[in-house]
Amino acid sequence: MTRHTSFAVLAAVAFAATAASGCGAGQPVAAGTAPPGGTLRVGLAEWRIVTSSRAVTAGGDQITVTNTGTTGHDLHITGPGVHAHTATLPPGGTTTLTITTRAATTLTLTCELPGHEAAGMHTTLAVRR
Ligand SMILES: [Cu+2]
Repeated sequence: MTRHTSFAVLAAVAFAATAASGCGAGQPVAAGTAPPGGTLRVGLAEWRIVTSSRAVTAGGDQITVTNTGTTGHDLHITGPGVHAHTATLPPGGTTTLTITTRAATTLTLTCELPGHEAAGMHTTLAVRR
């Protein structure tokens, strides 16, 4: 079980690194911000939420959520004008959320299964213009 958990965490980190290096070529200003109308990837694992960017661009954003962990997780995204959530995803499960964000706000991402947020499954995303 420890071996599986370690793999899941490594997979989540590799997933984030790949995603971060895969976009914004030649655009250092855009590094770390998902492009307008782009897709943000979110990995759920024990006990963290990993995002492919640290910020999203205001407007319509598509969020691809994947459970890279070894137990069920969900994702709730809240912020000004935003309240979206997935069902509980099984290990390996994936789904897509579409949200409409406002510039200069902050989104909060949490897993709301009992004890998961307290264990570390929470993060924030900035919304830029
Ligand atoms: Cu969880």
